[in-house]
Amino acid sequence: MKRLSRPITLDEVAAYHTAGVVHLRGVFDLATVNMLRRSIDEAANTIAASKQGYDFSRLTRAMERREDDVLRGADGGQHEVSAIVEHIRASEQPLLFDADPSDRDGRFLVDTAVTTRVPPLRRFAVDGAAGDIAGALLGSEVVRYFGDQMFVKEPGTRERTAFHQDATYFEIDGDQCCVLWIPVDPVSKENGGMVYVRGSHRDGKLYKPNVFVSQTALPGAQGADLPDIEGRPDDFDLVQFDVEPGDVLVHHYRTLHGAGGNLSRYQVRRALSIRYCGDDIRVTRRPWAPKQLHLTTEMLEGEPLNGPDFPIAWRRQVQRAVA
Ligand SMILES: O=C(O)CCC(=O)C(=O)O
Repeated sequence: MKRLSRPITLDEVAAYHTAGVVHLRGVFDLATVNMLRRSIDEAANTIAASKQGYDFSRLTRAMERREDDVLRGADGGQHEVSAIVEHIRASEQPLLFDADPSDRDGRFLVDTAVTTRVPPLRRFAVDGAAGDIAGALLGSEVVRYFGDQMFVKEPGTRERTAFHQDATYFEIDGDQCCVLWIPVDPVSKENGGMVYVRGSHRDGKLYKPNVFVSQTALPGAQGADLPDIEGRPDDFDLVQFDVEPGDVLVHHYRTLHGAGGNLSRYQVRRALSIRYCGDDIRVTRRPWAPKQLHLTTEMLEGEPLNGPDFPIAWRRQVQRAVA
């Protein structure tokens, strides 16, 4: 399996720990990017077959038009969609849209555990170069694959990604968890560039997870209330990175982040997000967390990650002295 195109530098490791996010330029070669593109397209084209896959744009339109049959039809998978929509309505929080003057119907597609559906992605996430990045950044002896999601925003997607913190969607605790956001298209502010609150992984808070397209918290979620970053962007140390295929953005799982819609004319924005954990991570149950239907073994409170759901993706090489 292919390795990284270049090593991760000490400055990049320091940036990850200080800012809670780092932009790694040119770490994957063209063959890897092309494999990721083909695989993401396959996952997007077969999303209807996934119990954990959603077209968020279809659901926000159904919510606006009160097409309750469409919403109910999406129940029974990872989320109880119609109950979440009732909860958003009761919260009176708006859906977060960027106004698209051309009024197009771009789709915001989200699927969970696509590596379990698309074998080349599984090889990349578990045996490939992505694990080397987590190994370089986490300071752990062993790195385990924890999970993944695909995010596609087609041109004309109005849905923003609400600012959120990944930690409270995950049923884990500890410090050594990072998220690789791997774009396979050029991404800038116009087509939904990721925005991070620098240093927010160090504010000591665990925030309520939200429903992703509104600031409304997930039903039953516990934690601190998320600040209104969309409403008061100047009060936060925000950073947005323009990225190219071959680059990766890596954030700490407590770093706050969000994104705009895709208002570009032609440029799709496809990305794979892979999560890796180190030695200090332990399971903690969060009843409000999205269901992980692909898991084969129950996660037990206080246990370290192990077993086939969380395979080892990287291990520190022991340097042996030669006598
Ligand atoms: O791509 C997006 O819009 C959201 C990605 C994200 O939140 C993540 O990878 O943690």
